[in-house]
Amino acid sequence: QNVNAALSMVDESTPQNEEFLADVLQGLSQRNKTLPCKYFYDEKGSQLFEAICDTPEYYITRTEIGILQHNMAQIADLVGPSCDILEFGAGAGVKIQLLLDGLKAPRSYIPIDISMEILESSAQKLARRFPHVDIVPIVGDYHKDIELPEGFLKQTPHKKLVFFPGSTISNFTPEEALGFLARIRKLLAEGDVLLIGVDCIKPTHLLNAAYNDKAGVTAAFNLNLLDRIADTFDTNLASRHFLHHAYFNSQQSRIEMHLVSKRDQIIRIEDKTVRFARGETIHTENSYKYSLHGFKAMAEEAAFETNTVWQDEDKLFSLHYLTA
Ligand code: AVJ
Repeated sequence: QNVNAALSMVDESTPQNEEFLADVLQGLSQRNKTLPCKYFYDEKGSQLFEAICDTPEYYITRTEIGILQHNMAQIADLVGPSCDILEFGAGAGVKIQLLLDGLKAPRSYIPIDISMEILESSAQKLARRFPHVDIVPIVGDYHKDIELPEGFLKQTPHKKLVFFPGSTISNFTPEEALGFLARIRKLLAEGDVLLIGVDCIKPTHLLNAAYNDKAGVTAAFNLNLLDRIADTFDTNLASRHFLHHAYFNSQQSRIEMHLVSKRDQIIRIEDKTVRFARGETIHTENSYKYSLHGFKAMAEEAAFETNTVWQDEDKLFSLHYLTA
C-alpha cells in the first residue's frame, strides 16, 4: 500500500511573516529580551548551521553520526523489519540516510519540518536514493501540536520509529521537553520506538568552545537572526551593532546564546520601538545538557521505557532507544 496515496502535503506555514513579526515584537518587549531560536533556520541560517557542524569545536553532529554508524546493526535488530519512520526536523538528511540504509526494509519516511525548501530538497534526494521507501514530507511546527493526517498513525499495523536526532530536544526547557516526550508517546502504540540524540553534560571548556568556534561561524549564525529580521521587516535594526555571546550556565545545565547590544540604541521595527542599553542582551537560544540518568528519568516520566543507550568513547553524546 502506498502511503503517499493516503497523505497529502500538509502546509501550515501560510501566515509566516505575520507570526514571525508577532514573535519578534513579543520577545523584544519583555524585560529580559528573547527571540525564538526556531527562526535561526532561514536559508542562510541553515547553511551556517551546516558549517557549524563542520567546525572542529562542534562535536555534536560528527559524534552522533559515529554512534549511529557504530551501533547500526544492533539498532536494526531492535527495530526489526518494515517500520514507518517519522522525523521532526528534516535536516540535510545525512543521519536519516544512515538509518534508511541500515534498517531492515523500512516502509516509509515522514519528515516534519517548518521549512518547505529543506523538506523538498531533502525529500527529492532521498526519493532517488531509496526508491522502495515512501517519502511523505509534512510542513509543520513540532513546537505546536503535531497534526498528522488523521488516523494514519493508529491505522498502520507497522512499527513506528520516531527519529529525533541532533539533540534538538536541547532547545526545550526540561519542562517543555517532558511535555514534548509525552506528546510523542501519545502518538505511539506499545512497542513503537523513539530514537533520540541527547547532548551530555561535560567539562565547561569543551561546551564553551563548541559554541564559540574560532572561525566565528556560530557568531555569524547567531547574528544572522538579526539580519533575517532586518531583511524581512521595515526596521533600522543592524546586526553590526550586536555581539555574539555564548556560555555554559552550569546552574541550569544549559548553553545560553545571547546577542549583546554594543551601544545604547533605539530600534524601530515596523510601527513599534524597542530600546536597548549598551550591554543589554537578547537571549536567542538555550541548549540543555543532560546526564544519562537525568534524561532517562525524564523519558520514564513521559511513560517511555528506557531500552538501550549508546555513547561515544569520550561520553560526549548519547543516543537513547526508548520504547512505548
Ligand atoms: C540543533 C539545537 C542541537 O544546541 O547545539 C548549534 C543548535 N546553536 N550552535 C545546539 C546550535 C549553536 C544546536 N541544536
